Amino acid sequence: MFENLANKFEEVFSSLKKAPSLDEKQVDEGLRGIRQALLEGDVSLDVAKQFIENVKPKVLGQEIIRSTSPGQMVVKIVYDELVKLLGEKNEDINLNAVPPVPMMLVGLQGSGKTTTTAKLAKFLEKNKKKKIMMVSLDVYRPAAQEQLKSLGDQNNILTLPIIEGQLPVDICRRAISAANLNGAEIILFDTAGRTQIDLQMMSEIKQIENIIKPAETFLVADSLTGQVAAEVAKEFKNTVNLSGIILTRADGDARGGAAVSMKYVSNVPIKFLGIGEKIDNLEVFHPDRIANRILGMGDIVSLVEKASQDLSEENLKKTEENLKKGQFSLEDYLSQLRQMKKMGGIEGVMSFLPGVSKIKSQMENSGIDEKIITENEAVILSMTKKERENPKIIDGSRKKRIANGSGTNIATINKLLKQFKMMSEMMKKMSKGNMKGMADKGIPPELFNQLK
Ligand SMILES: Nc1nc2c(ncn2[C@@H]2O[C@H](COP(=O)(O)OP(=O)(O)OP(=O)(O)O)[C@@H](O)[C@H]2O)c(=O)[nH]1
Ligand SMILES: [Mg+2]
Repeated sequence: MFENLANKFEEVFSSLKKAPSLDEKQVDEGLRGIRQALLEGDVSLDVAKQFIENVKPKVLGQEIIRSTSPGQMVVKIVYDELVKLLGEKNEDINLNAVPPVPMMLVGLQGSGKTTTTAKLAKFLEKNKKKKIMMVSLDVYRPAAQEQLKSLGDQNNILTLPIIEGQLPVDICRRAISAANLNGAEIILFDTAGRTQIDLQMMSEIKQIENIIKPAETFLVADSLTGQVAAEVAKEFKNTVNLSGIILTRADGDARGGAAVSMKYVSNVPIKFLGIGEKIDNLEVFHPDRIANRILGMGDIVSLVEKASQDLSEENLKKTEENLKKGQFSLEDYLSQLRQMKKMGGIEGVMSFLPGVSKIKSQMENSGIDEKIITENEAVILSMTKKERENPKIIDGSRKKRIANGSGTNIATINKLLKQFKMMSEMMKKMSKGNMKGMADKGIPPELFNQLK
């Protein structure tokens, strides 16, 4: 996500950081680089200009020029400004209405409304502990209502039964009484794709808005359309009371222009990011964390959050206890590997870590891939419980047995055991409060080489 932008920023910063002092010429050059990076990321010209105008006087302040690490201070100023541009802080979803709380998703054709409706339902169910009902108001595209129903069926989310030929406004009324009957606390209305120039369709959403009085009206916009997405938001806002943006396909967006321009151009906050096609590929939009990722500083907070979300409470406790006792076992290692797999494999984890782009290219050249995780999993599963708890007892003949059982060879077992040893040493260090060191310096090279 946003790799191109991140790479460009990294280039500009690395030359700024190298300079022992900065004169006005170097600052100008740096700012030109930043402006260029934004424009290449498809951020609108207005936004890029304003951004530089805001940053420049701060950077040229006397303190910076004279400070001992001027480059670092420039990075900090750019970071603060970027957070501001992205919307300062996350605006939580508004549930402040009489249940069933109505919410509506609108947007251009194919922007991801239907998929996002299901993702949002799952999110609200999981994180806000609400019972959701989904309703399709798309009576225009053939099979559109069935698409939502089947997403509901697959994911155990209630949908309003379809009545062929019913008009959107009538479906709305039926939905509200059905939700009341079923005890649904939130109704998500998925709407038909429409463009701002189609006046009839635009007047339809106005009508729907009047009937359901949504607590949230989300514009679902495709991140890949760059600054156009922000313009679309501005125009939809003329018809309905948009309360938030959900930016889809952020997973495939290397440029980041839509995310960066959105708030400034449309004055509507981004509340969520769509980061894939699966039901749980929805992420709460945190401006500070996104700024961290864009500026190549990594997003440790999201990573840790993601990890603890996926880990069961029980496992987490057990691993923590083992860590405290300095008894990190292969069993814990296995659960970590599985964890990693769930989080999108090594690459998924990497995308959150500092110095992302560097490590990523390191990884691409080194041939580390998902296969290794699966292989290690097989090896550990071929061990007895005793061996997992106390790998020291694994001698030559045991290694042979494990290799046979896992369809690998002795070298693979040796490598895994070595990795495990390093990992448990690192864990010991981390449990003694050295996490910050890791976050600053990235993965220690010894461990990285071991992973190869
Ligand atoms: N990679 C990726 N694909 C997505 C994301 N969100 C939606 N999609 C895909 O985009 C395609 C269109 O999604 P829909 O949800 O049907 O879009 P829609 O806005 O409802 O389309 P219409 O109802 O025809 O206007 C589907 O193949 C989705 O899987 C996302 O965040 N990332
Ligand atoms: Mg749809």
